[in-house]
This record gives sequence, C-alpha cells and structure tokens, in this order.
Amino acid sequence: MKNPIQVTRSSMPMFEEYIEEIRDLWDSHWLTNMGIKHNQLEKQLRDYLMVPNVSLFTNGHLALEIAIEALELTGEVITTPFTFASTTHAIVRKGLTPVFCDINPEDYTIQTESIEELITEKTSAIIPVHVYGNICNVNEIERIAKKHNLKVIYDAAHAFGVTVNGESVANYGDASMFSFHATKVFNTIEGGAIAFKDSDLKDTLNVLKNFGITSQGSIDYVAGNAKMNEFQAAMGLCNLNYVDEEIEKRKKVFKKYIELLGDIKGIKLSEPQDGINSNYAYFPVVFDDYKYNRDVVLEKLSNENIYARKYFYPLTSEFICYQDSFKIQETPIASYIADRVLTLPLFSDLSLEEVERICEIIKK
Ligand code: T4K
Repeated sequence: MKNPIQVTRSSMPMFEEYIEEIRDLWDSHWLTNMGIKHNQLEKQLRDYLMVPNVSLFTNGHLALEIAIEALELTGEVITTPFTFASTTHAIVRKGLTPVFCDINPEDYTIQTESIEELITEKTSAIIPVHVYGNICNVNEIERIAKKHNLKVIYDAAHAFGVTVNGESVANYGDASMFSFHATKVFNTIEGGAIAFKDSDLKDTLNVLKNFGITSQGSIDYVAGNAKMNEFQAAMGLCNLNYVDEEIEKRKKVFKKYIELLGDIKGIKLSEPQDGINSNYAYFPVVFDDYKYNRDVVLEKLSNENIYARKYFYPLTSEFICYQDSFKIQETPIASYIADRVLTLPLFSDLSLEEVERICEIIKK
C-alpha cells in the first residue's frame, strides 16, 4: 500500500532554518507576550498583506471572537452556514444570533442578493466567509453595509495573500480574520491575525488578547488570553520566506486537477474568479449527478489510502449544538453543495503523479 495522502500537509521550513530563528530565544528567555519575533512578524505581514494594521493571535478562532468584541457587535449577525464550525461558534460564543444567508452555487460565498431581506432592526453586522479562498462580492457587501450602517468582518481564514484586482483582500470590511493553522497556505503552527484599516482598533485588540491589561496594574476589561508566542512567530518568519513559492507549487497541482477533471459530466469544479489572484487553498469538487455519489468517491479514495474531506458538511446550521437555540433559516443551495462536495488533497509538495492517481480513481 502506498503512503497515505491526506487532504493537506503542513508547509515547513528546513529544520536548521527554524533552529537558527529560535536560537536567540535561549539568550533572551523572552518567549511570549508580544516579543521581538511577534513584532517582527506583524510588521512583515503588514507589508505582505498590504494592509495598514495587523494584530497577531494564538489562533484564527480567538482572533475572530476578539474582532467581534472589539467592534462591539450586538444582536443579529448575517453569515453563511457553509463554513468551518469556527465562524458560527465565534458569533454564538460572543452572545450573538447568527442569521443564515444562502450561498452562490458558483463560488460558495454569501449570496449578496439575499442579504438585505435578512436585515432587521437587531442586525449589527455581516460576517461573510471567503470560503476555500474564493472571494465574496466585496463591493456589493460594502454597499449594503454602508446603506444599513452595518459592520463587516470577513472570515478570511482561507484567503491569505489573495488579491482582488490587485488590491489585498485584507483591505475590505472593518476587519478580516486570517488563520495561520498548520493546515493553511501560510502557517505559524497554530495562529491567526486580524487585519484592519482603522488604527484606533489596534490598542483595543492588544488589550482584549491580554486579559484586559491596559498598563501595569490597570485592568480595564474582562478579557482572556489569545497572544501568539515567539515560537509560533518564528515559524511564521521562516514560512513567510517561502509562501510565494508554495503558492506557485499549489497552482501547478490545482491546474493539473482542472486538466484531468475539467470536462467530466457530473463533476463540477470551482471556476477561477474574475480579477482574483488565488492562493489555491483548497480544491473543492461537487459531484452532481456523477456516476458515483460523493460518499462513494470518498470511500474509494480512502480504500487507496487517500483522504479527501467533506469540507463543509454538515452545514453549521445543522450542528446538534444549535438545534432549538435560535430560528434557523433554510439555505437550500448551501445544503445542496454540502451534500455533494469533497475537497481533494492539495498541498505544495503533492506530486503531479499523485494527482493523476487520485483522478484515475475518481474516473474509474
Ligand atoms: N474559519 C474558517 C473558515 C476555517 O476554516 C477555520 C479553520 C477557522 C475559521 C478557524 O481558524 P483556526 O482557529 O483553526 O486558526 C482543520 C483545521 O484545524 C482548521 O484550522 C481549519 N479551519 C479546518 C478547515 O481544518 P480538521 O479538524 O479538519 O483538521 P485535521 O486535524 O483533521 O487535519 C486535516 C489534515 O491536515 C490532516 O489529515 C493532515 C493535515 N495536517 C493536520 C495537522 C493538525 C497536517 O499536515 N499537519 C498538522 O499539524 O480542521
């Protein structure tokens, strides 16, 4: 049996390079609480993401929760259920009510035509998801948000480094959350960030991720701990050197899949979006009237030691923990896609021969 192929594999620098990067931590003994490497990474990410402000966190989920708190959202938040648990959990854990909007059948992002009918006097914000690195209709979302005086926080966990007509995706909305988890295009082992334009938010985010401490002895907020440590930041500094190369390699894998699965009846691929420079984060395939259904394909692949994943099934609105918690709107397109989608293995050092093998199994 061949070695297992997982849906993704963490990108890592050379071992020696990481050791070199962390060596001075043994001199300084300064391991966390916004140390030198943390600050260095924040600066480099501001440049890379072409955004005025970046605030680092220990993971993407807590970054999203803290952005919700910092922007003082209240009441209802319009979002989509076709996402990882984190998006909806963050809204609910901050005491807000998610109002589920359907998605587009083409790119699986929020269906902007349906947002306005969901707005009530309780709505304070929209939290759309750039799912798989596909970018939401950011201009239309901005128009709606302005008209109804709503805040916008993008869940950009999948969208690191993506540009929209040359503009960084990090510059849209009031804030964008990026995940730097081990499974992401750019990783800091665990980690995340909030990117934002309004510099006034910076202090609030710093305080909210550090127990509400405003200065020594002054605790002005009831807050937890969500700081990125120096070992995470060191991993980020190393990985950032290679991220463009990694994205290029992902692009080759992505294109090979398109070439091999492109014109097959019943197999729907995510078309490249106009004006978007992708990061090739995921390769979603929708099996819609294909000769085998999604679950059969998943099983055939796993029999060959290849582990595709049902990202994102079930919808978050179907989670057991949310039954009877709030009124759940129907999202028929999201349900349809969730029942048929599979994300195939995609990572920078997946060989083109392995892609061929995966596609052969699917076609057979
Ligand atoms: N919003 C969205 C839209 C998200 O997708 C996520 C996270 C978040 C918010 C929250 O961001 P973070 O708080 O995580 O920063 C994984 C990831 O844990 C999660 O970060 C990610 N989304 C989600 C889509 O995928 P699982 O439970 O599927 O991961 P797991 O452990 O099954 O790993 C998947 C595959 O990745 C493994 O089969 C092999 C590979 N892998 C995994 C790990 C842990 C590695 O190569 N190295 C590793 O260290 O959730």
